[in-house]
Amino acid sequence: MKIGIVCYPTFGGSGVVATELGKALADRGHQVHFVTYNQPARLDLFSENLFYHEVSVSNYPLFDFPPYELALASRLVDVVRHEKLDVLHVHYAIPHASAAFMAKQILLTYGIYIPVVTTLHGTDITLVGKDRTFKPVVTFSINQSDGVTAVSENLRHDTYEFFEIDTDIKVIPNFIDLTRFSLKAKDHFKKAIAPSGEKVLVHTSNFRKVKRTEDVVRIFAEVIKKIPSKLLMVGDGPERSGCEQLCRDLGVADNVRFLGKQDAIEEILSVADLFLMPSQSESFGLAALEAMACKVPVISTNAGGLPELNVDGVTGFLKDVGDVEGMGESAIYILEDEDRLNQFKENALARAKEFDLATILPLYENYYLEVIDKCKDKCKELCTGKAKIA
Ligand code: GMT
Repeated sequence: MKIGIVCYPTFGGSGVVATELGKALADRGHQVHFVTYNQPARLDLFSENLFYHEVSVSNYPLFDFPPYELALASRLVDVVRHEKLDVLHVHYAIPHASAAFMAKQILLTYGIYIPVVTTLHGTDITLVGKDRTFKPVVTFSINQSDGVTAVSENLRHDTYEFFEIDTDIKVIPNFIDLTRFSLKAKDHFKKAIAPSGEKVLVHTSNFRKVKRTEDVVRIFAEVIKKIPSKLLMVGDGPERSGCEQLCRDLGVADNVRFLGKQDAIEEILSVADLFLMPSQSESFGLAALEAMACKVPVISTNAGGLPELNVDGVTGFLKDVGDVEGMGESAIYILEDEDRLNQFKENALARAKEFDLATILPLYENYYLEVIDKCKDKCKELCTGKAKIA
């Protein structure tokens, strides 16, 4: 197949999923075309089947708000026509699904019907989508997609709850490439982080409010009272400086390191004993899955789709949002007994294996084929008489 992928080319979960999916599809022999404003962060490999088309928006002084969506729609028209794509897969509803709809309409005038698959990732529905400003566009563009997937049952449920959706939504969970995440811990790195054999706790995120990063620090402040430990804070974003201040206020700053954005997250996770994810909402929790793939148990909230990944009392623990004390107690319970910790580690890896790329990739491939098949007569129906340019 020839597949076009649109995503946010950043370190955000949706961009990571889209990029890893594209790379895996290319490995399977599909031709994959990324259409984004920057080369996706993890698109670092050369493959004869991978292509990248940049969307550039002119910043003419008249434009207080450069029209990215229009530039994207135009680029999509171009790429679909000239690369003869079979399907467009857009990740994140805003503005990708609406830009894809616009491109689809324009392509009809060229006698082309391009099937569009939209994947909902979470904040496009739970935060942005609920903003009334975007509601009509999000509703419309989901309903106009030829296929829609969500990364968890919970997100599927929320989408039906918040929007008037009259189309089927298929759940295809996030996945993990276990070969990349099964690294052996580097002794020198572990020594540098925890020189006296302290336990290592890790949090990774984009430090937005929804991640409740201050709760991470507060949980750690509870843990360190009982267990000699270190905290690694990976990523960057608006909440970071507040967290740094909180570390000083709580007197734990010497045991916390802010590492900023990191590419080789698997190397950091390979020395970790526990992962903290106290999010306000989380449609799936890809960062937690990455931790589990590195044999790291997870203390999380029970928000959103997290219970579909983290199994309470088996791969970690789940507590109510804001229950810092409960999360601290659970963390201590896991860390205070070496045998128990090892059992949780084994369980975390076993659970991560259920989301192996090899299992999830065919779900996307089969879904593309299903959607393409469903659309095959639409061109005859909609393009006839409209094609200006064959
Ligand atoms: O978590 C974020 O803030 C980034 C966001 C994104 O769209 O890039 O992540 C969302 O998509 C990920 C991949 O599907 C999910 O694993 C995350 O749970 C989800 N984040 C939220 O729902 C807050």
